[in-house]
Amino acid sequence: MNELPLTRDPAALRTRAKALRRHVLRMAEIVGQGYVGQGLGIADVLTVIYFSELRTRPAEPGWVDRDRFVLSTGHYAIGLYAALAEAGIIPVAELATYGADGSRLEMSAPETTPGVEMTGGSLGHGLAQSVGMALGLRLQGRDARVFNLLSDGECQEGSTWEAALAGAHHRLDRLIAIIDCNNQQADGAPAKVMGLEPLHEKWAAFGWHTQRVNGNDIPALLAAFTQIRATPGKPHAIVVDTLMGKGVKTFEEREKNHFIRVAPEEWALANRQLEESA
Ligand SMILES: Cc1ncc(C[n+]2csc(CCOP(=O)(O)OP(=O)(O)O)c2C)c(N)n1
Repeated sequence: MNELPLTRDPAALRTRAKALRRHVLRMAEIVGQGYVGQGLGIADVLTVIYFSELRTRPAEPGWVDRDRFVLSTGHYAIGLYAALAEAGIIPVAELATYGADGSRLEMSAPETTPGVEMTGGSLGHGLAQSVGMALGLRLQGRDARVFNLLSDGECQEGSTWEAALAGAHHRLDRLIAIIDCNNQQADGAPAKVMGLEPLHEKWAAFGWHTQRVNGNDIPALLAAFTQIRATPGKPHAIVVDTLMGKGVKTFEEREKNHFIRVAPEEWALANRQLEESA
């Protein structure tokens, strides 16, 4: 069965990221609300992971040698579903059911959905599960990699740091944590809730090969993954600074973006702004 073709062409990846953002807006428009800011903000990261790095077989989502993408932050599901649809792992038409009763596309991603490795929702568990997966794959002699997307808010949870210790202790160099610093959580900015900075220095101090890049800059993300391939012996952390709502100016400019409710008449403007964005 065929693997999803990968590319390192920034122009092709930018086009793909725009397609992901279109899916995010359409899903949210149907329900009138959702984690739109996260879906738009993380689209470039998901694009580079899915279309430049991750070895998958769209027709065989459970392929045993696949690279694993583990979404700790279950509520970012809107972004993941957009990527899964673009990758051909779930049908594009199914995106219209996002958040509806009985849909496989719950607002927080469940592991029963094709392409979803872990049920999200309870934050702070993804890295520990990813460490377990990476250890298990190594014990089985497989060269698959594990990519874990976690949030800045999850770095306020002790379980994340226990898992970070374990990843470094076991030298899991096929484990990659991508930490989305969008500078918001449910109650405001992390700096006000419980400060995290300098976050990249903390990951480095825990024994991880650490980089910090603009998570909305596709060439910078490609370069970070290139550096990972050249750095064996340690697990890898990429702290990505992203802009919530990226691509839709009115969302980018909102002060609170954790969960967006959008009036019906606002969608036309949002769609237009996305089409006009770079
Ligand atoms: C263990 C746990 N505590 C609290 C929540 C409630 N909760 C859902 S999303 C969220 C915000 C967390 O911030 P972050 O993960 O940085 O998400 P972002 O604002 O970037 O979407 C919280 C506290 C949860 N889902 N799980």
